[in-house]
Amino acid sequence: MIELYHNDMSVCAQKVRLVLAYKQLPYNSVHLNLRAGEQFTPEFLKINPKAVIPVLVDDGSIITESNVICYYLEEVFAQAPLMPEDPVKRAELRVWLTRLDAGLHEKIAVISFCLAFRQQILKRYTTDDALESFLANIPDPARATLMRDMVTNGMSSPRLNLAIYAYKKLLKDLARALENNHWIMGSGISLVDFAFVPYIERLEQLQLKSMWADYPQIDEWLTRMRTTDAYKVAILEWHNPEYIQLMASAEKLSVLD
Ligand SMILES: N[C@@H](CCC(=O)N[C@@H](CS)C(=O)NCC(=O)O)C(=O)O
Repeated sequence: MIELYHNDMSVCAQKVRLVLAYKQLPYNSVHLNLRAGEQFTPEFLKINPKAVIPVLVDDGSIITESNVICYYLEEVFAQAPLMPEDPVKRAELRVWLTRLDAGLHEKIAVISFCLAFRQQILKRYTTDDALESFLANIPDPARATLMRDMVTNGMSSPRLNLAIYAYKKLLKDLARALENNHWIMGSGISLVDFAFVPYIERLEQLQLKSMWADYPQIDEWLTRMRTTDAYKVAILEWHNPEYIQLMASAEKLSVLD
């Protein structure tokens, strides 16, 4: 039996849940409350010393990294394939997914925390000492530094503009890919669609939809995606109203103008 350590609103967990849902794979859910620091418990650190979700455990084998988990599921469970047959198309698909690891994943965290999620941390850790002891749990010093910057600087973090720039570029590339296609890789749904929908939906939840005002094909793709059973099971059913509400009141971003 598959076990998934995940979180309701985490974009990379959403990606894995979408693949599980599309392949109709049942799994035991272990939901971690990241704001309460459940990723830092000794039990979870044994499973992933990096203290991040998602983690998939298949028959005792631990698989980390959301992209790697998706490739693993694709290799082990042949039903409802999400990768093209053609090796050149497969390479193209991997390049899309690599973009998440090469910066886009960290940058969605920057946008989310600077505009909204920092409020959750500031509410929970009300003094500098309390914040520092929360940050001290994060095993990777680079991640801790990033978190400190996002939480304390918010909209004035120098990382925010860079993150927005990267997403503008992504949206342009997605718009090109979707210009004459229903799905990012062409006529059929693929792992790339499932990998990117949580990130674009996050921008929408953060009131940044105007970033693709010139690209109606992105909205059409989102609507198409939302009609899939996988979306309903893997994303909609896990929507956390507290997060959605917080993001709906996200600070307005002047760099978009
Ligand atoms: N490259 C990793 C990134 C994992 C990651 O950043 N997970 C976030 C949630 S989206 C997390 O667990 N954060 C915990 C924390 O911030 O302490 C992957 O794709 O799995």
